Amino acid sequence: MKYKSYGILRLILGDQLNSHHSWFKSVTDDVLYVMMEVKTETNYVIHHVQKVVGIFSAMRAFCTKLELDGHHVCYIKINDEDNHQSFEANLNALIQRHQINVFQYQLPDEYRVDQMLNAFASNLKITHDIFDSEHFYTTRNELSLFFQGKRSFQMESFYRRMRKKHQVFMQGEQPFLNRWNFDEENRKKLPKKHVLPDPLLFFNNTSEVYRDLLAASVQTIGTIDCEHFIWPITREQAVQLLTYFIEFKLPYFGTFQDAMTTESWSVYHSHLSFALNLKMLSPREVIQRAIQAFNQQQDHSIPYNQVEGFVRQILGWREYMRGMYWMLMPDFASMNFFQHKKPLPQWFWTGETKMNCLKYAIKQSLQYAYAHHIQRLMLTGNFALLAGVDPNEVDAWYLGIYMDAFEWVEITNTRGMSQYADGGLIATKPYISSGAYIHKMSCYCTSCFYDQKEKVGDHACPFNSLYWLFFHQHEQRLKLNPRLKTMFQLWNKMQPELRSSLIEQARTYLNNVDDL
Ligand code: FAD
Ligand code: DLZ
Ligand code: SF4
Repeated sequence: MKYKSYGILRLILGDQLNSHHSWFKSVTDDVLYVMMEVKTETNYVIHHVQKVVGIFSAMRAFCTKLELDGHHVCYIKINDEDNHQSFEANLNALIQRHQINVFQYQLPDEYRVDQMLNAFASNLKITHDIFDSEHFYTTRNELSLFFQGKRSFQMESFYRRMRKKHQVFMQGEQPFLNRWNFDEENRKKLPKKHVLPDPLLFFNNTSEVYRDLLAASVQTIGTIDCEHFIWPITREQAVQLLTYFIEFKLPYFGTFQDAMTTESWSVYHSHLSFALNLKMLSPREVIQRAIQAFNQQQDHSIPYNQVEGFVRQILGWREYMRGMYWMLMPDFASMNFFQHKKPLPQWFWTGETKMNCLKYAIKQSLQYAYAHHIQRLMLTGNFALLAGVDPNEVDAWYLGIYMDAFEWVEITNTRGMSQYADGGLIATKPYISSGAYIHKMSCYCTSCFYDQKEKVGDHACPFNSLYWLFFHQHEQRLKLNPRLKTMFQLWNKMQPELRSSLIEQARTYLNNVDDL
């Protein structure tokens, strides 16, 4: 068979579905785009089935759009016969087959893929070019330049710099209304009988993708309703989700950002992370739409603190995590400050635990491939840290289970913010809590087998004794942290008998962690 020759081969990765990229401004007959579903990507960790189906469906829809626009695209499906199942092998075959002269790719967001493509391209006999993905506000090394020579890398200072640089909610050098932070007004528990908005769900038929995945024997976790697939798989759907969020959820976003409930898996969260991380939406347009809604409102229904809280997540945390990733990789991926080595409890894969909060968060994650931030941080992450789980196992779980999980934003949140495995480069203190915090922010405790108020005994909430064991075990490592001073004082003032019984209770729980 005679194949058409192309001058240029351009690789589009599964999380590079940015239809506004300058690559697509004009149609060129000499350019062949390639998108591929490969086992090196599906198998580097066990993913949630919805994550793989979602990425593949979005990739296929993006390919269709490019073709309709007149671009030439070679799309390799997971079970195509001539799929060599790795980027390099497929690229080599295409370069040969189409007599390519130039190979081009956009900067990948993941260190592993960046290294691989760098090595691949450098070894080619043809020339190669690298393009920016034209998605983020910052370049890869902008954060490391900003923090150069500094010893602490706090998100807040970086966020303020972003606000000034991009003139987001600014009046010259001063923040709008003279305040940078509304954390005190935000983060409230949901009042009783509060009526939450339904999440906007899409009912995409992804049966064909799912069938291909099964045929290719890709191992996955979680469940799927492939005929009513709820996540956005096109830019149009992503924009619809954004519009829905702004109208129905943004007015309460900040206030209930940390609230947890059995009534809703999405609360006032946007679930835009999947669309954002695949680049179907740009962070700029998301922020612009939120600010526009605030500026154009007639009825004051969207208070400023809600919008600032949302902008902070995207302009602040998201860009910060990306910058920290590129500043700290590859060493970051093996940091283990507490030398934690325990395996992940078995019930992380099933949700079958008597702890109601974790049961709910894990079952929800298996059902929707989603948990909101505070569930990730203060339920599953909190427990894993208190239980001394190896950060490698924690990372693999988070990287697999969530729709939005890509290493640059997963590992920084998990190993850094949640597990404090970097010794405090990202978080200023470990995010741990006893049952009291979970009780304060949720309704999980009322129907739990365990009693949130009890510290010892068969029904004592495991978070309580594990919390104090953590202080006991890590006193040497953490006692100089000013943010933990009060807790160490409390621990050291406790009656010795109570301390011993808490330690014993926690150790019994840890020895039987799979039965909790
Ligand atoms: P919303 O609450 O609606 O927030 C709006 C947007 O802000 C999000 O879509 C996201 O783009 C951004 N954002 C909010 N918090 C963060 C944050 N801490 N870091 C970066 N961006 C943020 N986010 C991911 O995108 N991928 C991950 O793999 C991921 N892993 C996480 C693991 C742990 C242990 C923790 C604690 C957090 C993790 N996060 C991750 C951050 C955050 O939990 C998710 O971005 C958020 O839950 C996504 O849901 P949403 O779109 O409804 O967010
Ligand atoms: C996450 C993922 C998966 C599961 N599969 C693919 C794939 O088959 N093809 C592809 O191009 N991308 C996939 N991805 C996303 C990549 O892992 C992601 O593009 C890199 O990690 C760079 O961030
Ligand atoms: Fe979770 Fe403890 Fe509350 Fe049960 S009592 S839901 S284990 S915090």
